[in-house]
Formats: sequence, structure tokens, C-alpha cells
Amino acid sequence: MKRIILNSTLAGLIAATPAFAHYGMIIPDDPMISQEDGRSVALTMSFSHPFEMHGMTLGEPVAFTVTHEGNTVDLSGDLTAATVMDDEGFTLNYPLERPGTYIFAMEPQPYWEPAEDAFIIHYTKTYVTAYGDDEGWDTELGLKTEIVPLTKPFGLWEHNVFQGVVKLDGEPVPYAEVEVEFFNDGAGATVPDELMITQTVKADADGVFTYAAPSDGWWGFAALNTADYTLPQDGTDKDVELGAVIWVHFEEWTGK
Ligand SMILES: [Cu+2]
Repeated sequence: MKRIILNSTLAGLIAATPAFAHYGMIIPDDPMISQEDGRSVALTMSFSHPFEMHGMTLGEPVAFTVTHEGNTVDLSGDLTAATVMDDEGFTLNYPLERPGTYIFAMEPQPYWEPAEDAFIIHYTKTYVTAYGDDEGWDTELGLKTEIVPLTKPFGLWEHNVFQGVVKLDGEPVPYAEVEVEFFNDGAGATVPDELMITQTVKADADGVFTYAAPSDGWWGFAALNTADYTLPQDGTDKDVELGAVIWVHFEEWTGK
């Protein structure tokens, strides 16, 4: 009897877990630009399944901004349409005129996902530091939903932990669920089980989560909450999944 109950519970869990997690993505060619690296950063934007390297369609974003020293500028008119992971995305070459941390953030159009019977909006961001100045690394942008870094979101070694606070409407979200996935770009990573493509951690009572990256590369963190509003699809009101996504690069350990 016990075994049957366990089995049906497992079946329910498997059915409820999407095989592939979607991620809004902003990937810089380099998160730490030094004088020798040049004077700009090249960004690639997509809506994808990062581990499988499978693209979905990213429409023209509602907003694409850069924030530096407290000033936020809209760059959505500067994006160039591009094919990313065989689907529609964007690129941007952005000149870094001064030292400090530049935070790039994207609000995409709501994405209708029939498989989840819901819309998805991933508020996506990443942090880039220029010319050896990390000032502003802990900047909170005040997005609808946002992961605010407690760990400096660049200059991390592989195996380091990354910590952040999940916020929704400016308030920490207790026990928020955070999905974690590796951008398998050229890494050729494989998994022993599909369940390991996306890992999940929960925030604590203060909305703080912790994750240790097993390798260098880009890691995406997506905190998912259901919006307090709906959007119409085919004449019906549908739920909206709000994702707070941050992309963090971990560096290869170059010690012994
Ligand atoms: Cu998808």
C-alpha cells in the first residue's frame, strides 16, 4: 500500500515538472572588462533552454536598459535582431565609457506557453564590471521581480557559492523557488538524469537562497512567482509566471 502511494506521488511530481526550464538570457562576451579587453561589451539576448542550447522566440523587448552609477538608460532602440540558438534573439555592442558596474536588464513581452497554460515574463539581468572597478555590484534596480545579489555577481571562482535575495514588488519572497541551470555553450556537459538539467533551491524565510556552482561558465538563476494579475489568451484569463532571472559567470580556478 505504501509503495503504491509513493508511486502515485512520484508520477504526480514528474507530470508537474516541466522537462525543460525556460530562461530569459543576457550573456556578455566578458563580464569583467579590463583596459586590455577593449572599450565595449558584446551582449547576446535570447529566450532559451540554456542547458539543451535550444532557442525559443524572443520578441522585441518591452524594455532593455543599462544602469551605471544610479543612471538608467533605455537601449531598446539599439538592439540588433540576431539568430540565437536557431531562434529569434538580439545582440548589442555597448561602449563602456567609464569604470564601474554596468547592469543590463530586459523586460520581454509576455510569452504564451501552451504547455504551461500560462504566460511567462522573465525580468532578466546581468552585471558587467569595467576597468577594475566593482563599485555598484550590489545595485538593486527595482524591477517588478528581481534577484538582488548578496554575493558579488562576477569575479567568482568555480565551486563558490552565490547568494541572492528574491524580491517581488520590492519585498523579499519567503521560501521562493529558484531554478538553476548551466549555459551549456561549448561545454558539452551531459547529465546522468534529466532531473539534473535544472536544479532547484528554495530561499529561506528572508527570501535568501544559496547555490554553489560545480563548474566555471555561465549559470542562470530564475526565481519564479505567479503574478497577481492575469492576461487574456483566446478570450480566457491566464496566469502569468513572473521570473526574476540573473546570469552569473564563475571563473575557472587557476590555483593548484
Ligand atoms: Cu521553452
